[in-house]
Amino acid sequence: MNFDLSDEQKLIEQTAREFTDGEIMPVAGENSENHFFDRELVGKIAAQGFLGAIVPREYGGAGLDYTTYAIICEEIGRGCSAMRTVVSVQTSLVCSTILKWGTEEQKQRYLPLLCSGEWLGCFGLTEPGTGSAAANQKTRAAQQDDGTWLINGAKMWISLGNNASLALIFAQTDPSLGHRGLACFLVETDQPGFMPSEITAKMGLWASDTAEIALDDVTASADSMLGEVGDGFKVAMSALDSGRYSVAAGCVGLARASLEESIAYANERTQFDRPIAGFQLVQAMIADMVVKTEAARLLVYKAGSVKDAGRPSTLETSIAKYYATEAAVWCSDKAIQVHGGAGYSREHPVERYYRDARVTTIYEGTSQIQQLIIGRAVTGQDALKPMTVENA
Ligand code: COS
Repeated sequence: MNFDLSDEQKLIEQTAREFTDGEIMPVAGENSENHFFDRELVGKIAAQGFLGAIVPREYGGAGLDYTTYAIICEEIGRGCSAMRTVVSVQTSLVCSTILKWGTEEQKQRYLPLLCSGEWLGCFGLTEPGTGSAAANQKTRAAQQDDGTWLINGAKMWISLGNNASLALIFAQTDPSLGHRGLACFLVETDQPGFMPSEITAKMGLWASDTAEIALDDVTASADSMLGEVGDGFKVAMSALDSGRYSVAAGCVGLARASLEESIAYANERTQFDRPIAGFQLVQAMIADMVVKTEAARLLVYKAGSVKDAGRPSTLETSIAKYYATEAAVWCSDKAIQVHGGAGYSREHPVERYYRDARVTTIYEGTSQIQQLIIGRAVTGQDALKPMTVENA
């Protein structure tokens, strides 16, 4: 077992680190304060190849492996969770899904536009009444005589929804079939029935574009489906296998940012005639941040190595997502504690880290959903299905 990064990975890490220090860190706080979705910064991220890291070069991507993708997510997540959310949605939920399920025509049409950042994509699974029970889609798709589909319904909490040119929309084609009636459509958003509106009343991720989308007779062509009718749920779950991984990797960055700010502040701030970094109880918080950050990174790399080997990675991804997101919440909370009153003020970035971390244990599957996936995998018992033990 080798824990060292390859020379190429070290180089990409250094590039992503310098990019984050130079381009993201200086504007992250201001963009957050202004609730500003920085489309220009997204363009710069794309120009680095960071929006199509895992997409093969023939489709405009960088052709990197999943471990290297995690390194990029960690660095961007260290600078700004809103921008890391862009990377996660665009690269994992949208590009990796088109890559896995798309026809050759769909890949050639959309992937270059997405990797270059010319187009943004969004992932329309969650609905006002449908969160964890993702199969229970209320959005309906009906095929017309000419083969086109008409989609009606509503989507909620959709990152990039106001800026996306392409939307993956999940819809039910036949409610009697349950999850086997679901389909995923590639919807081009420049049509009147696609009506996004911004959700502003959020605890964190103020610099992120979050939308509620009304779908009123939205049309999708006959060849716009990812997979077949009935594949929709699997398309969604496989997308989340990649998305949750990138969230986990971004949270390693968020935990690390919390740690680095805490070390710097604890060495600078004096109380009782010495830097507070010299106090054992402060060191205990910092030591626990180190351990959680390092453990989260190792779990992400483990999941990445399973993905790079081409094996099913749902369990490893859920373990990494569960641990890393909870670690980011914990570390950003303790970073505020280390900063004391200063951490409670907007003058220091740890306040933003704390607010931005909070959604990560919720979006792309709550911590409780990750626990159910892990528990089901190791016990063989599905908490969401009738019991299989005869004497239960
Ligand atoms: N990849 C591909 N297919 C998968 C899969 C995966 N990771 N996980 C499950 N499937 C398939 C199963 O093989 C099964 O296929 P069949 O129909 O052929 O039997 C089908 O999908 C149904 O799977 P399962 O029985 O596990 O579905 P459940 O209804 O029990 O749901 C959970 C499982 C709870 C894990 C799922 O609904 C989930 O992840 N919910 C959270 C949704 C979420 O993350 N929302 C956030 C939206 S994005 S911000």
